[in-house]
Amino acid sequence: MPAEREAQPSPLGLLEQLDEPGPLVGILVGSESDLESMDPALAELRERGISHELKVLSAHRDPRGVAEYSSTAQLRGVRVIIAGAGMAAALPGVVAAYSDLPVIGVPLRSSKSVGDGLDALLAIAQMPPGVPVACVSVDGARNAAILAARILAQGGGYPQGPSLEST
Ligand code: RP5
Repeated sequence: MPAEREAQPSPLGLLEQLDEPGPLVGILVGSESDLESMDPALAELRERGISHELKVLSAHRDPRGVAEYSSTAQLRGVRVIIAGAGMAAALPGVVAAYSDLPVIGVPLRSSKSVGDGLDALLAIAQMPPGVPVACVSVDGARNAAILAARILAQGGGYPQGPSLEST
């Protein structure tokens, strides 16, 4: 089993982890069958030396698990979440509903996809106002990792100031 994959922490285990520096990038997939499609993201993060973790959590089959992960990730030090899912790909949106972290959705293609992944692409991209999810291309796991690296490269916060909007 790859080092990135761990069992889900219990609430007590989670408290213990708060003392340790957590991974910067959390990668979630909706199913074991999605794992291979996310390999390019893992490779990219590994190559850049960016700490990460990988978990299988389904928005439909384990909504409580997704809620727990998403609402505690920031406390553990995670700064960006990449979520890959196929078909009715609710996972990135549900993560974004429970977390203020930037969420990058990766629409995944599978043998059961409609339109070669168009189903997941629309499910991820068509989020309602107020719950943003960045969406890369179908099977765009590598780009998701590069985008996560670019987000991490920015300093924390941003200065408040007037906008320069010319008409
Ligand atoms: C989605 O349904 C998963 O992300 C996966 O891409 C798809 C099929 O899941 P399995 O039936 O292979 O578990 O939720």
